[in-house]
Amino acid sequence: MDELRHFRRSHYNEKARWALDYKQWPHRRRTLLPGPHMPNVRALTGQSATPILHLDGRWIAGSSAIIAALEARAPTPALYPADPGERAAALEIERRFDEDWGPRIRRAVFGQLLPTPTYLARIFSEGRPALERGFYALTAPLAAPLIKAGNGIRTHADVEDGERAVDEAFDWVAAQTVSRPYLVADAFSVADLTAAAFLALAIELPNTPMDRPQPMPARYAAWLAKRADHPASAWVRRMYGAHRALTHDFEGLAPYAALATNMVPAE
Ligand SMILES: N[C@@H](CCC(=O)N[C@@H](CS)C(=O)NCC(=O)O)C(=O)O
Repeated sequence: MDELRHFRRSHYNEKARWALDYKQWPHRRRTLLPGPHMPNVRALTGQSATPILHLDGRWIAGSSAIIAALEARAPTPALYPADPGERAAALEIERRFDEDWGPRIRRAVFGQLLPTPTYLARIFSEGRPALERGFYALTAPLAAPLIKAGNGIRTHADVEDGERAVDEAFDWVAAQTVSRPYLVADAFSVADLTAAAFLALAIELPNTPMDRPQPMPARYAAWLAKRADHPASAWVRRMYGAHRALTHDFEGLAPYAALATNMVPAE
């Protein structure tokens, strides 16, 4: 059976999860803990980044490659626009988020979470057995240098650049969606999915797979609240409401049979 191995509350992983859920592709899902994931993911794919998807007997690494492979096997509902020009535009937006805003926004998030390592551990380990959660929380403070190195945080200037990236991405999405519901043409596409999954890192999204463990540290809650009234936040909530049928993530078999099918298009 096909299988996704992923981290909880990570934008690239959310992107792959959303595509699988959108297409209701039958699969098994297994959550990995950042750090201990490395030998496993490396052995399967030769690199350590998640998400990775086992599809048709081989492992695929990377959210964009995963979406491309899914799109080839399950063309409907489509995430790639049919028109070649619109498809190129959607893929360019995906690339911009993947390669530029994605890594930078993540530095801003770690800038918020590294001062509260126990909560940071909880973000990734929620749902795991208590003993594992406890051990993970104990080791989290020691992991700070590795997290910084792995995410390109050398000095505080890198976190500040991340904050600028959050503002850039929010303002860009808001400008693009002033008078239309979607980023490309008039339908939901990989561009909207990617942008919404990435902006989800910087706002509260209750009843979605990007919801956070409660209570949150005051500092992090205040940071998430800062952009709550930004027009792009309203757009992200609309995309989740209209196109993300699952309100919680799952471990094990995909629960698609239980999904309501009456999703409404965004206005
Ligand atoms: N370009 C990749 C980036 C994936 C990525 O950066 N994943 C992070 C989590 S957000 C990760 O697994 N980092 C741990 C590692 O690289 O070992 C994609 O689109 O999936």
